[in-house]
Amino acid sequence: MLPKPASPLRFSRLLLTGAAGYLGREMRPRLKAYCEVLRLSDRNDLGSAAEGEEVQITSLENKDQVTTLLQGVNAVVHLGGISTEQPWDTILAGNILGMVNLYEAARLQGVKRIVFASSNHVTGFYRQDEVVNTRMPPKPDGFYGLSKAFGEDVAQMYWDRWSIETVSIRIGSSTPEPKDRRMLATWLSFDDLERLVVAALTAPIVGHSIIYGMSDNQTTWWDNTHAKHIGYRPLDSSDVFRPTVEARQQSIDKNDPAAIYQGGAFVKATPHG
Ligand code: NAI
Ligand code: 15L
Repeated sequence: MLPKPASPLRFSRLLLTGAAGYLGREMRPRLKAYCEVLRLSDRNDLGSAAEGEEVQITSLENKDQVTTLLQGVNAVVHLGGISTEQPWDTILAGNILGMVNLYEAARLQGVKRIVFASSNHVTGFYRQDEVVNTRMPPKPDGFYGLSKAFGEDVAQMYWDRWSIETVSIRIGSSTPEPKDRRMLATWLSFDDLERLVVAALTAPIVGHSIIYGMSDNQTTWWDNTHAKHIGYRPLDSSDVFRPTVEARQQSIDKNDPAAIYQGGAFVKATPHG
């Protein structure tokens, strides 16, 4: 967790969706430092609201619930939705209907800035020997990546038509430390995630911008040149974990699609199970 900001950004009410999830639980106490009221939502239990928190259980596919959820909100950090490869119907509800419901609600309630947790799986079928920038065409590695590509298009359309600004963060792998060789390239520390989300919330003008969410890793497959205006500067790096990771995973199978493509195991995950 970063030190409490000297002059905290005072959103009167910030909404965090997906607050019961893995990253949501990590971001809940962190984002509290930047707003007067943090509204938390998820379809799962969120516990009781602490001081300065509001809790609203919401299913993203329920349009009326989502419209109510965005009432009185200044900005949104949208982590909610399906986060792995799943059967299409599940993805359809959380990531397709949910995304349109969120933006329609933002339009109706006058919310003007959203930070969208997109994913590196939008471009998961680029190879690990390629460097991808944010203007190259998507190459989703499954239904999940496809739904995040759709989400980015929703964000673009609501910027073009309704002037709702979004930063779509194509998060790599946000975990306490990199678990394998792939994550030496994709790793995003929790502190860097906080830095990136805060930069995305506060950059003066973003329109719809896309940025890869990664720490300052020596090995990288992603080029954020076109996102410098967001002002994100990572301060962590997977490099300190490299010796441990390489000792743990001494070799890779170069014929394994998971080692060839950036999406790793997602490129061969079966969505029908
Ligand atoms: P997670 O699966 O732990 O959390 C997602 C949350 O969304 C869950 O609490 C779940 O209950 C909620 N949710 C799912 N469908 C819903 C629905 N229909 N209505 C209401 N709530 C619903 O995922 P995690 O790891 O916390 O990721 C957060 C976001 O960041 C996700 O959107 C994910 O796609 C994205 N992301 C995460 C990465 C990571 O390294 N953890 C990497 C790339 C993207
Ligand atoms: C994601 O999009 C997933 O939500 C997360 O669970 C990780 O697997 C991550 O990508 C990754 O690519 O490592």
